[in-house]
Amino acid sequence: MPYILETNGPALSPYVDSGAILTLELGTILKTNNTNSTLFVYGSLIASTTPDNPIVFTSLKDDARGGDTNGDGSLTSPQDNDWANIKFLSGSVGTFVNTIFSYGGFGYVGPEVSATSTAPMFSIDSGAIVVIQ
Ligand SMILES: [Ca+2]
Repeated sequence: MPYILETNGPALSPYVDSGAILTLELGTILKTNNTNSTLFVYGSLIASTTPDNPIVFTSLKDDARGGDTNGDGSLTSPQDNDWANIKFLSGSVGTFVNTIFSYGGFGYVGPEVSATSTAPMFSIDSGAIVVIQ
């Protein structure tokens, strides 16, 4: 059963709080349906899994991962920029092993502009540590 990351504008985006550690279970699927959707990480986000059970960040329209979550059959199909990115703020930590990122990359420019960007689906401030394997 996929999780849906609900957002309603930059001020109401989901976040991992400072000092908190969010560890995603094997095979977790997270879907978003807003081009502005950004997951803000102030603490630690751990997504470490096996190749057979990837953790997936994708569009709510992506029926190929976790089924027809938006309940419209094949009426809509996912495409790049369906959601934005995962933003790591200074002091945050991210670890990704066998994690898949699909259909994000919308050019989100919020009140906090990142210092560097290493990939379309990541926004990484200086002082953040992100490891992707
Ligand atoms: Ca669908």
